[in-house]
Amino acid sequence: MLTKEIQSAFEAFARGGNIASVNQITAGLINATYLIETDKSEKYILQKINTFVFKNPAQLMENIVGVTKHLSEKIKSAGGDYKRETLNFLPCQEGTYFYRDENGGAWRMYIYVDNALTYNKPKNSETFRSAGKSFGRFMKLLADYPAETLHETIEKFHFTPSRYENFLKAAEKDVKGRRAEVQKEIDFVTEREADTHKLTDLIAEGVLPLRVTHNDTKLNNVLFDTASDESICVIDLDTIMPGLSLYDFGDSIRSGANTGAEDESDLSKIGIDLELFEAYADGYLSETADSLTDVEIDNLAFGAKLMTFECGMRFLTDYLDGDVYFRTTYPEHNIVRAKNQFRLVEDMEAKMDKMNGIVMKYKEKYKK
Ligand code: GN1
Ligand code: MG
Repeated sequence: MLTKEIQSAFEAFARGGNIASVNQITAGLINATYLIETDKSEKYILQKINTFVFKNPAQLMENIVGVTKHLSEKIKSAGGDYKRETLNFLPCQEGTYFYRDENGGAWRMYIYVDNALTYNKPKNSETFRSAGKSFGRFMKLLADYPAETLHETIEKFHFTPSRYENFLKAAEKDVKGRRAEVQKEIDFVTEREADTHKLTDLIAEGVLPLRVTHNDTKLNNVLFDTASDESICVIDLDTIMPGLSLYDFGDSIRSGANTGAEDESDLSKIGIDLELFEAYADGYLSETADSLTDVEIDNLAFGAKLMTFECGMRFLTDYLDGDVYFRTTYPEHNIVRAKNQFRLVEDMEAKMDKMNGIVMKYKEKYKK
């Protein structure tokens, strides 16, 4: 499926070599991602940036290039392999890190990390513990990154009260006439309005610190080494912005500790897997317990519930808006995802004491 636009975007970044094969990778819900192999057996990831979601590709790439250079330096000085442990983006012929095609599309390219794979579901507890370590380490490596230089690539990305406002507006407008059919889900959200501002209130009160965070810590946004099965590299760097540790912890749990897939429609298969939750909490806190405050650690389990709730609310909003944001493959896809996330929220609510107990166990183990 080599198209003219892929060919011209590739040529803007190419360092010799011609395209021998193109394969689309469809795991992400936002950008269009292609694995390119050249006739010289070099492999690249070429991505068409979704400019409906990321309005300013220049600022987006400035963030990403700044962060990956910072990570590379840290990895090198720790004796690591920066070609496997972080992404390496290529400048295009115009000297910037993205290319504008003749139709206004924005593209970027980075060197493919070979002998690595992603998981949509953890293979086992070890997989997930390892992901927890990687995301914890990622935040630590960026602790001294100048946060004030980062652009806000998506305005108020995890500012849940704004997400709630957007949801109310979408229900009010009801552009596709879908509101009546999702009244139960709408009620589910409005009943939990108080949750939406719990963490942002703590930020405003100066109780929770902003850090440089990833903000999209889905399990499939980390690469695992094929041979060792250890997580090696955090990817999908579009939403690195000042945020809460709780967002990063929470979104990993939302995506990786669900007993079913994010778009599983059989809700009897959906719930929080406490064994996986424990493995991730162990991995994450083994790296971060000393740098996190007590209030952060004490809210980790709530963070998992909030990120799941927020994501469900975003899927529901997109369904009401007519599926303009997330990639969908059938008309009900977003509402199936929303119901799935809300079922997971309910199960977390029922198991919140257990989740908090698990966090405390690893707080005691790792916090000096
Ligand atoms: C999107 O791009 P991807 O698939 O890693 C989304 C996340 C959602 C996730 C839900 C920029 O992540 O916020 O949690 O889908 N990314 C953006 O699967 O909106
Ligand atoms: Mg992704």
